[in-house]
Amino acid sequence: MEDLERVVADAEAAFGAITDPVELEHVKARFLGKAGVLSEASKGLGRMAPEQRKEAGQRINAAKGRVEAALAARREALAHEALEARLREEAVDVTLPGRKRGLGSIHPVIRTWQRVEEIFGSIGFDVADGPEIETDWFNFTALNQPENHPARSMHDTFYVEGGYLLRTHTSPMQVRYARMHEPPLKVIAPGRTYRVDSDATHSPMFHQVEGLWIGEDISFADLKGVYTDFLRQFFETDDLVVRFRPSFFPFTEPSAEIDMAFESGPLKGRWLEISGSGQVHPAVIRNFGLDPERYIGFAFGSGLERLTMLRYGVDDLRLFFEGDLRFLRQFA
Ligand code: 2NM
Repeated sequence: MEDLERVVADAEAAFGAITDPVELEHVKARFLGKAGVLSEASKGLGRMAPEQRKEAGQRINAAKGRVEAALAARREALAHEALEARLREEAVDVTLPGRKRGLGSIHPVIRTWQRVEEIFGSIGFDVADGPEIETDWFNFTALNQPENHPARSMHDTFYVEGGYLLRTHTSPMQVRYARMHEPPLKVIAPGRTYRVDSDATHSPMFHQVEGLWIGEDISFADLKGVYTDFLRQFFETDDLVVRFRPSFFPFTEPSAEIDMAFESGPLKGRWLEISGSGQVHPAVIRNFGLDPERYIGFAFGSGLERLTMLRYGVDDLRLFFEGDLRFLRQFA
């Protein structure tokens, strides 16, 4: 009957080696099933002498009991392990920080836009905002751009349905503003502008700020004073100078490019083109609804991308439009 001891030991070893509860039930049949080892042993009882049969039966039953106990213990152990594994897997670390919504930041060009508004506001300029989809009259005709001017071609201007176009500068807003207000007019018009142009230094959408000051005795001296004051506030230094260079624009006469140079710092001594400008053309003053014999003044137009690049030392315009967070986060 040491056979029975081995059966119990085999069963304990077999159950102990199993890690899958379903497999455990299959192996159970090998020991406790109808054709299992212990049932086979019971069948032998009938052939035994009655005096031996009782003791043998008791031993078989005892062995059966131990195998059943081993099975139950293994079942419980596997169930416990499964529960532990599930608890581990589904565990929530309540000490982890919550998932926050990512904080955005102001785009560097928009930051420049805001600063330009603040600075010109402090010099007494109003801020005007208006449509980006314009009529030909406000965008070109009112600004003294002749019918055959190349800027009016489809190559340079985005035309949209209904005879409208995407404004190519913010000057049409100056015209709208002038026709709605009484002089003196002192206003800037910052905003998005559009031209058919795309390369390393041109984007089809870009930002401009145009300024306008019209009164009865506003001169180039006022323009130079206002613009120099603006640049010194914008670049946060008094160490810069400004010069005018003759130029041409249809809406101003005379016209001038405004150059600036820092007198200290890494860009010291280099003349930088920073703005177009001029005395507003009498034909434009008339389209403002004003008498050019009485009213005179200046206008200028500057690129917000250009101002931003100079202020922060950005060397490629395209960085502003790629949405690369590694670039944008440096301004956050
Ligand atoms: C520039 C250069 C020179 C300009 C002119 C006007 C208006 F409405 F008064 F005619 N606004 N802005 C102007 C003048 C714009 O940009 C390079």
